[in-house]
Amino acid sequence: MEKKKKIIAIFIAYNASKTLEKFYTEFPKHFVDDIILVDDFSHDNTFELSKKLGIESYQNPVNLGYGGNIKEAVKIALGKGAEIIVDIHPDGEYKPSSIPAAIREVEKGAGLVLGSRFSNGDNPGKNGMYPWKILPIRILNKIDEVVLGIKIDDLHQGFRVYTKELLEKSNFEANSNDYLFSFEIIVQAVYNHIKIAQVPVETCYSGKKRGASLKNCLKYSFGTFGTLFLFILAKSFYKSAIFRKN
Ligand SMILES: Nc1nc2c(ncn2[C@@H]2O[C@H](COP(=O)(O)OP(=O)(O)O)[C@@H](O)[C@H]2O)c(=O)[nH]1
Ligand SMILES: [Mg+2]
Repeated sequence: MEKKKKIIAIFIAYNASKTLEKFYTEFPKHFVDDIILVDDFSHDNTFELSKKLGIESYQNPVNLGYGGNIKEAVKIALGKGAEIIVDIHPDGEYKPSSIPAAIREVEKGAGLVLGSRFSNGDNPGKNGMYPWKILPIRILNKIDEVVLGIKIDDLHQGFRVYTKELLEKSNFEANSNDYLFSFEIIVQAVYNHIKIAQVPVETCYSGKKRGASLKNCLKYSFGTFGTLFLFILAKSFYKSAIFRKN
């Protein structure tokens, strides 16, 4: 009987004090073996609140950014023996109800699982996502599917399940410290022939800040073209750092 793989949920947090308590109280803790929160040097009391809630909490000495924060959280989780890492944001925009289905995909051999906001004809616009984001995301996604030779209908979303296998084969520490990390790790999975699966994910966008700002979205979008270009080079004659072995 195969030993049960250790599942750790990582909460990467930045100024999440308004959403953390409700998110953690409602979080289905029996879905995972352990939970850690890594505070990215928030301006508000996210770190203190996290400790008060009894979450195993860590804090970066400076603000590292989305990608930098994930790298820290992943390293801590791997250090605690995690073989499956559930990345779910404590801003509550992604519902944890998708975790069991995602874990099943890993048990079926996936090394990376992505949430999809568009499966079964679903549309995050009805869950409060800013309409100006939807068309660019779909266009980016089409271009990415063609260049990467994959069929995944929502590559640019925040709910992910990473596996030890993916992280050991991917030079993720060389990835960007900002949002681009979230695309680079997918391209590394494709490059390293890691099976990618997707599960429907429920979203809930509310309040003023609904995901990354316009400025960050533009910076991220252009960044993804750079990553695709490096992927094409890595497939032919030049391996940039993110495609080199660990
Ligand atoms: N904006 C931002 N988010 C960060 C940072 N470090 C960690 N995060 C966390 O990264 C996650 C995703 O960021 P968010 O801005 O919500 O982007 P989204 O993926 O478009 O929803 C959230 O849980 C943030 O708290 C940072 O420096 N800036
Ligand atoms: Mg968010």
